[in-house]
Amino acid sequence: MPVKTFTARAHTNIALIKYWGKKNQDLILPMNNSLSLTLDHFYTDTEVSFDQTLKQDSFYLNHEKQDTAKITRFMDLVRAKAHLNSFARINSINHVPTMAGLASSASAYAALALAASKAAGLELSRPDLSRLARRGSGSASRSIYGGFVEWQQGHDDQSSYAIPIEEDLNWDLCMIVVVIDKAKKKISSRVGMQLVIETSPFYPAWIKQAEQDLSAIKKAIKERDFKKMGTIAEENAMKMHALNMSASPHFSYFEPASIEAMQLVELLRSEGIYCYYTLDAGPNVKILCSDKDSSRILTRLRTRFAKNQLLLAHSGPGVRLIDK
Ligand code: 2P0
Repeated sequence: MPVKTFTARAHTNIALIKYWGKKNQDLILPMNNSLSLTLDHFYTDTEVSFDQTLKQDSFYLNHEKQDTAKITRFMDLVRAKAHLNSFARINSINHVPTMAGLASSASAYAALALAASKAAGLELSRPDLSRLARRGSGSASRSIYGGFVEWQQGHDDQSSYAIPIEEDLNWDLCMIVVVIDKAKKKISSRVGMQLVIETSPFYPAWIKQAEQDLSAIKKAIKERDFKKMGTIAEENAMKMHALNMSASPHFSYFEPASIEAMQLVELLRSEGIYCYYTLDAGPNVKILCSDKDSSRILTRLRTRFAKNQLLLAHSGPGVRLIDK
């Protein structure tokens, strides 16, 4: 059989309503629905070809050979679907500024789901790609689509997948990423979210609140109410981080500079420049703002952060095949 190579590009996404906890760790079914914005500037290109001569999968990331244990478990799902027993050559390049620390499993598994399924001869629908990407990393289910995306938690493999809320935004939104630290996280999201479920007394309240935040933000998006959308996103992120601080042992992803960036955003708001922050499982601060305000906000951020710590992104597209 001739070896066919497919290359896919997927962009990372930032959740405005966070996914933080699984009800099924094997299938990666989340405890609550989440909602994200796919970004244009940060993406992964992944090339896959199955080759009968290989004795195991081979995986290179940014031209460096990687351990294949986790990737092989994912590729086994693709092989099972396609009734294929050969191994694959996988080459991935992360197009993220090297110091951003944003290299994300979301873009990685979304790109791999499309490239690997095509190389295996499968023609998966976007819901099927979302289900497959989810098995690699929960947030990857959302990177199948561009713009605003909701991951519907579901209750089994079939019912847990993302849907587009608005793919082509006709809205002058942008996101400024303040890069605080690119060091490897102290606690992985996988471990952090599980610890919170097992030990935070506030977890049941989070589930209830996340549901309310989700319906409120969808309404704000529909009505193009930027202040409401930003406020809900910022508060939802802080509730997620409060769970971490209420776990046992408690932990936090904040660094002193993260708090400085958050305070600067609050100061800007008090001056009438509307912008809102969100943080994920790391210290980087992502600031949601309107395009027309971005240069003023960047000027103020430059009083405290170096130019190369500040990255500007807009809404980006969903996963697709590209020509190499
Ligand atoms: C999110 N994060 O909704 C949340 C908010 C980080 C903070 O999804 O265990 O890498 O592979 O499903 O997808 C990061 O978690 O975790 C994440 P797994 P994933 O974006």
